Amino acid sequence: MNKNSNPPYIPFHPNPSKPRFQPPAGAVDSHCHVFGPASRFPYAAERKYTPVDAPKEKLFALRDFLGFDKNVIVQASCHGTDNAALVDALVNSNNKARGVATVGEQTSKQELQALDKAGVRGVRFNFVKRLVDFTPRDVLEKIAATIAPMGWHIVVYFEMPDLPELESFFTALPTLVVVDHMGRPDVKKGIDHPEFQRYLKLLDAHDNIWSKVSCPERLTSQGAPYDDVVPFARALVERYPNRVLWGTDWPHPNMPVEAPDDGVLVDVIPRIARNPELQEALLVHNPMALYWS
Ligand code: 0GY
Repeated sequence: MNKNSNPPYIPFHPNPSKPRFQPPAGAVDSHCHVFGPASRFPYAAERKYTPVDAPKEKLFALRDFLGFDKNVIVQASCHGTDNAALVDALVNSNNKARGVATVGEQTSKQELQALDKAGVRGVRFNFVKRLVDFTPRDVLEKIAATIAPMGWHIVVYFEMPDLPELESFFTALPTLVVVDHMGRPDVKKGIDHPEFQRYLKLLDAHDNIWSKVSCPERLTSQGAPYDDVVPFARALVERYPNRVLWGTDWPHPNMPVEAPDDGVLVDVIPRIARNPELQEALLVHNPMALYWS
């Protein structure tokens, strides 16, 4: 897909339902984005899709409506390495948002320090081919070496068939590493399939690797309420209670058929984190340790 091609871009849900599940006090939505507004924060020339504007005011209103207290805003590919919309959201969040930026080889130490001051605590390396062009490993290694002493971490986004090829790169990274969307398993294969088992073994062997248990709406083959994705997220939450994060992924870029109802997504949480201790870890303790400590 390129930025001018069909199918048309599907906007976020206009009227999400109120979730039945009430997140614990101080809960953090640890994966969401801001897009534009393009009039102020133009999309990157090299982008592969053009989203509908999803500005900070809408994100903060959704946060309150869903019963969350804070956001971790992740730079998405449509804004490239221009983190201006992200920074604008962070500095206007009243200390209720932290960020994960995308930076390039050319990003200076001063720029990184300014991002840190605004609330950025990590960088994202995106390996999903439909979203970004290839970046050489040595460039990523240089970025990793630069941000590691700042106490930042690295968020990686890839699809599970690519894990064997990427694994040695991930395990050599000098920081804590957070995997987006459970590494995007093919849920039709089931949790016992070697692909997902390989992912678990990776986390077993490396306690600096964390996993987001997000995006049932992208991974499902059955649709809401995402019964086919729950076992994957639950396995991760129960095996690594102190290394998991949850996020809405609002405003849900590139959904193929329809935007998810964010209230329904929140109601998945008590099915994957089945007691208050696991919910506190997933939604409060883990993100607070990584982003607000
Ligand atoms: C997500 C997922 C997607 C998009 C991006 O950077 C991005 O554009 O991450 C996707 O299309 O799977 O996490 O928002």
